Amino acid sequence: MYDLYFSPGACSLAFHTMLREVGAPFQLINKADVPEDDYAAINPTGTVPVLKDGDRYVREGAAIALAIAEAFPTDLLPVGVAGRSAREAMLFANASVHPAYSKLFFLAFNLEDGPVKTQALELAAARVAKLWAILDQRLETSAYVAGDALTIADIMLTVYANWGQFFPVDIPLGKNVQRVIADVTKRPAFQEALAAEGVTYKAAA
Ligand SMILES: N[C@@H](CCC(=O)N[C@@H](CS)C(=O)NCC(=O)O)C(=O)O
Repeated sequence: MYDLYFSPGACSLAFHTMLREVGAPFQLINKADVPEDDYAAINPTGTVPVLKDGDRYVREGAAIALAIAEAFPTDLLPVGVAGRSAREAMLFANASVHPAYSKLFFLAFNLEDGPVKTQALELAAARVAKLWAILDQRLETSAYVAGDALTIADIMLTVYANWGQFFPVDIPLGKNVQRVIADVTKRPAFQEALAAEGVTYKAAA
């Protein structure tokens, strides 16, 4: 039995969905229900997701996806050579797209309202939009971001796309990206994960 530490609608939602997709036994622990000092002992960075796997804590989203895939083999993240594209797409999501959104959250939470904040948010949003444009172009000739099959990368990107609602800036999602989001959001595991976290999905609705 895994424990997944999550915050509603955060990047943890992708790995929550993956646990449901593969049929792994897990319980959800909302970070907000854990005293701050206790959570700091679990993850000094204070971020979610964290997966408790027996005695072991896995504290990075991509490492969590790999740990789940090792224990529950899945086309969402095939192990070995077959999974090269899926791993690259997962890391593009995790290490390029997610940090681009993280800049937006940082600016939104830490700058005072005014023209400097507006300009900073617009610059950060342009970076996010550029990454979505790259993905949209890739999806012109590919069903999913890693090729013919849906992978964890598509689920992660679908989760991030929902964060655009939190910022007063335009982050366009191309038609191909919207097609993938539609595929992911109609999956029962994604819908169940949204319901369990009490999250409403708004991107490309
Ligand atoms: N590199 C980490 C980043 C995790 C991360 O930034 N999580 C966000 C939610 S999407 C978080 O917990 N933010 C709250 C905070 O930074 O205090 C990973 O990929 O797991």
